[in-house]
Amino acid sequence: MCISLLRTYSSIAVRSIKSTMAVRQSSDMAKFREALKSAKEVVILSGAGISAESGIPTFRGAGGFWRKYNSQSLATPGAFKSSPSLVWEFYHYRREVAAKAQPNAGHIAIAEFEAKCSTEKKITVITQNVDNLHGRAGSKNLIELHGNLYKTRCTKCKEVLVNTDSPICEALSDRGDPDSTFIGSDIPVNSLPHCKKTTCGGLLRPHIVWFGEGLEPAVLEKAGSAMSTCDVCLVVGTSSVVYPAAMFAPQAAQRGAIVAEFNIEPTPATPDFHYYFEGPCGTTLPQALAV
Ligand code: BV8
Ligand code: ZN
Repeated sequence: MCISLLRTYSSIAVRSIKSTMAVRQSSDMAKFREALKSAKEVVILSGAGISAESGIPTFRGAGGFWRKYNSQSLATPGAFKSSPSLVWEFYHYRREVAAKAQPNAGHIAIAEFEAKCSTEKKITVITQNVDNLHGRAGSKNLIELHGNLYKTRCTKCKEVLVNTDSPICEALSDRGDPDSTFIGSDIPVNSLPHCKKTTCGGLLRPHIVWFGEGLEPAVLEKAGSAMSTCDVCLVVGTSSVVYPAAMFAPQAAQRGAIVAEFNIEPTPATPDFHYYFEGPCGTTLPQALAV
């Protein structure tokens, strides 16, 4: 791992000790709005917390479990290799939950800010979320770092397709029960979603970046470029513990960009940022982004 990356990770580790000590008061919203008004390039970097008020459980909150599994343990290539049936049930459940959810006031405030200001500012939304709610809220210049629940990728020919079928295949129709006592039987692999190309027929997987997998280079490049030139960055609803996304905002702050964090509690990255607005982002974002 290159030296600068190690330096960043170690500085984050030190920070997490600092942050448990520092209690941060909410910042001056009027002052932040002044800085936002004169910004030329704005990035909004979001995590699972922005979808919490839409009823979608966050990763590290109580909702971070499905049946007896920690979500993180299912979002890995190893889990899919050992049980594609269990992992497809997990993603089928999340597709159904997200499809029934609605974008909330936080998503909508971001989309409206972009619609109203994109003639005089470059506005980019970079999300770690895969729930498609920013897209459904109307955000246009959207970078989905970790993929999307409604995209599949063929494990054989690598074709990526949008798929909003509910259920994605017949075998999953009555599956995905999140109850921790539920003991499901495995779905035979040939009943799971497969590539429709007659020359292929490979098993499909969610087009999602799992833990231990690299982000798509083109996505990383686009996100890195927006983060390297923005003059204001809003960091919304993320625990800032998942890399490489967790490095983006601290690096922007180190470069001199103005960074404002929107969360219900401080995170290991809070001490690095200029502004911290405590509260549900469905309330704080509309205040910050009203034009
Ligand atoms: C990679 C798709 C290398 C899956 C996701 C040590 C150092 C550096 C790296 C690592 C390390 N140990 C392990 C790693 C690697 C690992 C990592 O970072 N692990 C963490 C856990 C330490 N990273 C990876 O594996 C990444 N890849 O490093 O690859 C490589 C390179 C080249 C080639 C090969 C390999 C890939 C990471 C992507 C994983 N996939 N998502 C899926 O969704 O099923 S990440 C997953 O976590 C989600 O996308 C989620 O968004 C993301 C981050 O979590 P958050 O969004 O922050 O959500 P969380 O629940 O944590 O926090 C919610 C926050 O909201 C909280 O702060 C809460 O207070 C707040 N909140 C709640 N309600 C509200 C609110 N805020 C405001 N308003 C509210 N109402
Ligand atoms: Zn294929």
